[in-house]
Amino acid sequence: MSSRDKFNIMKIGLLIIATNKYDVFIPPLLKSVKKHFMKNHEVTTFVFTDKEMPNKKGLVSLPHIHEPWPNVTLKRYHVFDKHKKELSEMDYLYYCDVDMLFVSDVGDEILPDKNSTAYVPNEYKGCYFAGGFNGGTSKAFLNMSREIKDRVNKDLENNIIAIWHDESQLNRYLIDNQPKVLSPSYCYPESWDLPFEKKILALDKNHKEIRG
Ligand code: UD2
Repeated sequence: MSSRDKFNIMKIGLLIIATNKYDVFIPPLLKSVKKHFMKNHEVTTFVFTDKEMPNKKGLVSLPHIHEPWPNVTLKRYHVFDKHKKELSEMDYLYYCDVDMLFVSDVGDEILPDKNSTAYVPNEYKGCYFAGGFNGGTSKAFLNMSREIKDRVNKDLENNIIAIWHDESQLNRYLIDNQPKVLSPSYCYPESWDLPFEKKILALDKNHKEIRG
């Protein structure tokens, strides 16, 4: 038994896409990840980017060509599906928008519960999930990536893009595949005032200017 197994240390992959002007968000996000994300586990951050990245432990930079809005976000699951071999070496995969910040510890409480085969999920109550932060076991995440990739491609063949891009696709997928639901603490809009603890902030930005 290795010491990793002994202490139940998991390999966690954090997936980030940052192309064009969004590279400005990388350094503060990485700093906050180091300080707050899954501190008891082995975290590897995969950055899909069109920029040069420094060589650092726990950081994997993967070259990624920028596509104009909305394709850069709409086709995020295509990217993860393309890299499934490397990503499936992780125990868990989480995706995070690059314009976000971890401001409090985020740990084991977000990992999927190990439910028995008799587990019955709650009735669907019409929850809407933000696209900014989500994940689970690498197997489930990569299955979802493949499925959403196929659905996006089918839509595109018919000249259709769902209203909120990847986020609409994610929500459709989660209706059929009930997830563990995280509170708004994990995707907390920076300037909002919600009755939840701030754990991961979705930063305010000028969409028009930064997507330009
Ligand atoms: C929301 C969701 C986002 C996605 C999107 C779909 C939250 C906090 N965010 O974000 O996850 O579902 O709606 O429309 O719930 N990007 C680049 N380069 C670019 C443009 C975008 O790398 O030039 C990447 C980057 O990782 C960014 C992500 O795409 O964080 C989503 O883009 P956004 O943050 O501009 O989208 P937003 O705020 O509408």
